Amino acid sequence: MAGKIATSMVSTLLRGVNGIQSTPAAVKPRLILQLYDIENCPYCRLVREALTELDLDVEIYPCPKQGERFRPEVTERGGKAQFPYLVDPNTKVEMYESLDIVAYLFETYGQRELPLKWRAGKLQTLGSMLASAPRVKRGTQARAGAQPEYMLELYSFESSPYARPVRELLCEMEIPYILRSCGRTRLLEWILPPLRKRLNITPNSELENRRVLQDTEGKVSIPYLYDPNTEQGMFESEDILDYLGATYAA
Ligand SMILES: N[C@@H](CCC(=O)N[C@@H](CS)C(=O)NCC(=O)O)C(=O)O
Repeated sequence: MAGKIATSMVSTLLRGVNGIQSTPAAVKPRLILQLYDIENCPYCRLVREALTELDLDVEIYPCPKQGERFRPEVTERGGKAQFPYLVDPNTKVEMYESLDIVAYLFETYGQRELPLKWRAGKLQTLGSMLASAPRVKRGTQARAGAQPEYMLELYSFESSPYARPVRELLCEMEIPYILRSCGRTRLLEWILPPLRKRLNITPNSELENRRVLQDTEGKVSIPYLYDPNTEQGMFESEDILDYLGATYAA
């Protein structure tokens, strides 16, 4: 496990401050957005970073290579197997192209000017490619697994080194899930949960998903997985990976 987190940490460091902090969108979509996604795809990462930055939830439909569950839907809807592919049931917009999707999200829901870093989008693409390198064997190829009846929910922010291995496994197993956005808005949220506990600090988060976790589970620690199929909820990436393997691996 230590090795898994070490290379995930390298990916996080390579993305600097991207995909960590949130400034919530002016308008939240009435119906949840849908993203056809490959976890370690550098282009898909950019869209997920923007979702964290705007504090938007999304349904993730994993489309790893050799995957058979959701990839055909993208070819049917858009005409080609290319990822990311966004479906917005509110506006009926469906689109390819990561940087176009980011611009669409900022315009439609952020209702604010596209930040400078996204206007230099090609640089972001390059940086995201570098961040994919340390995890090159993970979160890309399908592996056999059972499909849960109801969607799992993952509380995560894009650049969390601990949430990444969980998203990778969900992708490989083609398990669709609701990605609950949990970026940081407060300085105190940078203090890791065990130290927060020791110092008796409870950051009063601006974000609804963080408040839900605090109120229902008594703490905020990322990742947190809730599986409505078994009514189990759990923190700790290692426990979540074991749970997914034991519950859904073929
Ligand atoms: N310019 C596109 C590039 C997207 C792209 O090339 N995605 C790769 C995955 S990293 C893809 O769809 N490959 C086809 C496949 O996985 O089957 C964008 O920015 O969205």
